[in-house]
Amino acid sequence: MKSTPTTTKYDTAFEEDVAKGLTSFPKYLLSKYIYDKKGDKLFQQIMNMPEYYLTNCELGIIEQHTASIADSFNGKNGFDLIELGAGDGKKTKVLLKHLVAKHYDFNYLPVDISQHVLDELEEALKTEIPGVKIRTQQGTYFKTLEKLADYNSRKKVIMVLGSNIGNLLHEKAIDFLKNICEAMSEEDMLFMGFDQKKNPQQILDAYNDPHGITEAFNKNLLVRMNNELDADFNIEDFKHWETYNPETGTASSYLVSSKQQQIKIDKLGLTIHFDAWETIHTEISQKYDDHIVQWLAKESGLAVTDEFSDSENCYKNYIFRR
Ligand code: AVJ
Repeated sequence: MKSTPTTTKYDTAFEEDVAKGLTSFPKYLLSKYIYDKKGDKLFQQIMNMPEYYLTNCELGIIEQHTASIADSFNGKNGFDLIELGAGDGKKTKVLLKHLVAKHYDFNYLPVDISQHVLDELEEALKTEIPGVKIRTQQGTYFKTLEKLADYNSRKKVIMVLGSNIGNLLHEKAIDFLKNICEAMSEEDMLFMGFDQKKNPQQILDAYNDPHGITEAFNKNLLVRMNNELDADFNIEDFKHWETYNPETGTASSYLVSSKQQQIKIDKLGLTIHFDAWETIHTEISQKYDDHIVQWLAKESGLAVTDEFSDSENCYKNYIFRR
C-alpha cells in the first residue's frame, strides 16, 4: 500500500476532524463518528423504537411491492445486488427471501464500513436464507464504488436503504449520487430510500424519543472523545436538542452546553471553551419531496424512472437510471 504523505499533526481522521470541528464557529462534529460498536448498537435500538417510523415505513413498502421491486432488479444475465450500508439487513432480507424463492440469478454484495456488521449479516444469512450467494465488501462507499465501476459482467443494482443519504447536505448528496452515476453503465440501476416531508411533530418525535435512546446516540460522540482522545466532557452538562425546519426539510441534531465550561482534549493538546448555551451541531437528517429528489437526480446525471411508496407518502423508494 502506498502511504499518502500528510502534513497534519494528527494520527487519525477522527482526531483531525474533531480538532477542526470544535475549533470552528459554530462548533460541529461529523455524524459518521457516532458509529463505533456502541453507536451501532444504539442505532439498532433506534430502529426498533415506535417513534422512529422510518424503518417500518420502508419495510412496509418493500413488503407490499416485493415482486415488482424484484422484477425491476432483474437483467438479461441476472444481476449483482450491491447494498451500500448493509446494517442488520432486516428490510433487505425480505427482498433476498423472495429473490431466492423465485430463483433469480444474483449475487448479494453488502458494503459496510464495519467488518463486525458484515460478519454478523453473513452469519445470519447462512442460516436464515442459505440460498444467497453473498460476498461482503468492507470499506467506504466511495472506495468501493471506484472498484465496482470496472465490475461490468452483468447488470448492477445499487441499493441504499434507510434514507442514509439524509445525513448529507444537498451538495454532498449530489457528489455521492454523481459517484454512483459514474460507476453505473446503461443497464444498471439505483434503488434508494428517501424519508419524506411530513407533519413536523412526527419528525421531531422520531429524533427526540422519551427514553433518551437518541440522546445517548448523539452523546456517543462525547463518550468517544472521552475514551479515545482523553477528553473530559461531562456528559450531563450537554443537552440533546433537535430542530426541524419544515421549509427546507432539514432536521438537525445539536449538543448544547448548559453552562460555561472549558473542556480539555489531552490527545489533541486542545482546550475548548464553551459559552453557556453554546451549541455543537452533530447531524442532519434531511427530509425530501419529489421536487427535491428530481432536482438531486438531474444535478447528478440521473433520472427517476419509477417509485414505490406507502399510502401516506411517509417514505419513498425511487429507482434511478443514468
Ligand atoms: C441512519 C442517517 C438514516 O438520520 O435518520 C437516527 C441516523 N440519527 N436517529 C437518520 C439517526 C438519529 C439516521 N440515518
